[in-house]
Amino acid sequence: MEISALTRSVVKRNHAVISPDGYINSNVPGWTNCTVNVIINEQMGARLCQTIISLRAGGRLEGKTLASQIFFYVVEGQLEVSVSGETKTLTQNQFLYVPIGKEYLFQNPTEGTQILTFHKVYEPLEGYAVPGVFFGEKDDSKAPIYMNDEALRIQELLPNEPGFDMAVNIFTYDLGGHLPMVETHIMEHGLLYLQGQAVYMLDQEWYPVKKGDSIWMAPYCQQWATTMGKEPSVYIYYKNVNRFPTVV
Ligand code: UGY
Ligand code: MN
Repeated sequence: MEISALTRSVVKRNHAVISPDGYINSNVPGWTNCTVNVIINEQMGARLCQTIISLRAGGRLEGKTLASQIFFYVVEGQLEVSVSGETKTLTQNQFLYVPIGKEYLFQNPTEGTQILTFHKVYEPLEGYAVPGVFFGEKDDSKAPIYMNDEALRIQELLPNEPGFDMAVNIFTYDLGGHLPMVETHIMEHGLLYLQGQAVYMLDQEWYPVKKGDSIWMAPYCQQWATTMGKEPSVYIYYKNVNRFPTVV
């Protein structure tokens, strides 16, 4: 019998590990026939929001982006989306980036469709246009080797252009793969494990993690990870990019 008083989730000043066992649902206006779990947001001290949405038959996500852009990724299942006069079916591992000021409607999901979202307040950059709507998908053939290590591959899902102030990448660690160093950096991360198991080090604390777990890393949270188990570990992660690093 599992003991309900135990969890792998932790929430600390500059990082959090959120496993699904502690989820409590939120109601979000316009998002109906679904459960929404707000994994990361500003209440934690974060400057991004990450949610995980599970849709029932008849589920709908209807809204308009305001100051924040939203990145939607289909973790499981499929559904239809309409944005900017275009309607498409999105299936597992496909995504839609919705810039600020756009209406969107997701509907007709298969039962159990799961969507991951990343939200960030958009910071305009003089001389560069606000990005447009952007569709794409996970594609391992577009994931080059990371830092000369054959066991590590990263696919950048959004164009690496100055108009974008957020990146979303998919990081695959083959068996034996681990980060080549402890990263210490100003950029913030939110992430969701899509596959496998790993050990993550966050500010000198060690966490076993697996598919379905999320992590928040605040700026300067030290980070290192290695895959664990018998299959590659894969996560999708958010990173703020391309803006002046200080107000000073
Ligand atoms: O892009 C990154 O900073 C990435 N290598 N960090 C991470 O996976 N924790
Ligand atoms: Mn990093």
